[in-house]
Amino acid sequence: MIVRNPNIANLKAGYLFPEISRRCREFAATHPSAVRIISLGIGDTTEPISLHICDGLINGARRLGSIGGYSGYQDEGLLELREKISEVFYESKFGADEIFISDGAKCDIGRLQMLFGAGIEAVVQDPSYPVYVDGSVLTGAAGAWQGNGYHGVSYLPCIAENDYFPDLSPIPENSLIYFCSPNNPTGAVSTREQLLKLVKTALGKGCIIIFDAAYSEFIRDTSLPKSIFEIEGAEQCAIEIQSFSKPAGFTGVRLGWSVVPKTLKYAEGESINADWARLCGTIFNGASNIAQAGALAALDPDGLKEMRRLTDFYLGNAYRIKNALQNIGVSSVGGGDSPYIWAQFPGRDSWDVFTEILEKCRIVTTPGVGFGPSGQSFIRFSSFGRRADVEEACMRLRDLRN
Ligand code: PL4
Repeated sequence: MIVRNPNIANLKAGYLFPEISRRCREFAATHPSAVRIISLGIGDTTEPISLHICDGLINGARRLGSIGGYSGYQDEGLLELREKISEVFYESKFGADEIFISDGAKCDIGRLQMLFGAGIEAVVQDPSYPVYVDGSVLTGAAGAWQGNGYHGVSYLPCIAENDYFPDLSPIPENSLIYFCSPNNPTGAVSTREQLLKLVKTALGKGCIIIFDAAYSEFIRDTSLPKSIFEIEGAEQCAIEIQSFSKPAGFTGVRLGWSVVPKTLKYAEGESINADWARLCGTIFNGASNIAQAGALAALDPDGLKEMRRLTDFYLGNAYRIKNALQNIGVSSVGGGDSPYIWAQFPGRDSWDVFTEILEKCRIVTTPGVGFGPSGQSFIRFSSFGRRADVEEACMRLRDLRN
């Protein structure tokens, strides 16, 4: 008989988001009520894809139905889309062969973990998107659970006392640093100075940064960087992953990209870009042609306006949730340049607060500790929701005072 992969056995529990869904189903089954449960938990988009971008998808599908418009495998992505991404997001400083179209940021994280393999030490912001750590456990880069974290992972606390930007001094040499800004879950957006410190640290210690910019389109403060490649030196030490999921409503359509500069090298001088092309060419057959047609529409002037309107809408939800929390005396950060609000319940256990909000308000949230040890006593509120649901949820939050 085949034996179980020991890396899978090292995972301490189920993946956070299915676990939340499971607890909600269990709650609904044991607490029948006419009052509907509202989800401000998983960060999944709710608004329909806007007209122009939707037309892009439809036209992409229609083209596949004609001899002249038909296309098959597009392993590394449509050339036109890769060039457009470079132009719109990176002032055309990257060649098309430095941009890889993917089926989303999460999938790219998994493939990058395969690229760097088991022999690398992982560094994460604590709290952070659980895929960075769980995926590292799956590839063997991280080991067994040790009570307050996984063996081989360096957790960098991002807490109120450091304004949610970590002390970088514990970063080990030659490690892989996962860094997300705007951050999921804290909503903190790193400043130019902070990212410069991060890049300098990575260069000084021989590290590679995997910069997750999935929420960059929510940044409204123009002084804040949207890409790690706005920072000098990043082309020698960073990979950026990005996504159409949130700004275009593509969580189900699936489309993202990675930027792997040709200037990025391993210790012996070999090209990381060449290895990434080799790995993606081997285990990934490219993103959907239809999704790519939608993305091209999203990046023309009308599409960019639609993405702005959509992100404005969710930021409007965030504003309402933040106010509602403030009105009941709960302090929170985030929400201004990010779709997540990070609310503090001092001295409380995150899962207990999650249960209390579910029981008293019939609202699903995400317990902060699910994102890492420093998330204890926090709750993440997602602003992805229908406006009427968010307004109803804001009213119901008053019941937390009782
Ligand atoms: C639930 C920092 C959400 N089933 O859609 P993708 O793959 O392009 O992007 C996923 C992603 C990448 N990077 C960050 C993210 O926060 C996300 C999406 N996170 C959340 O609620 O935290 C959706 C989670 C989904 C999942 O497991 O990713």
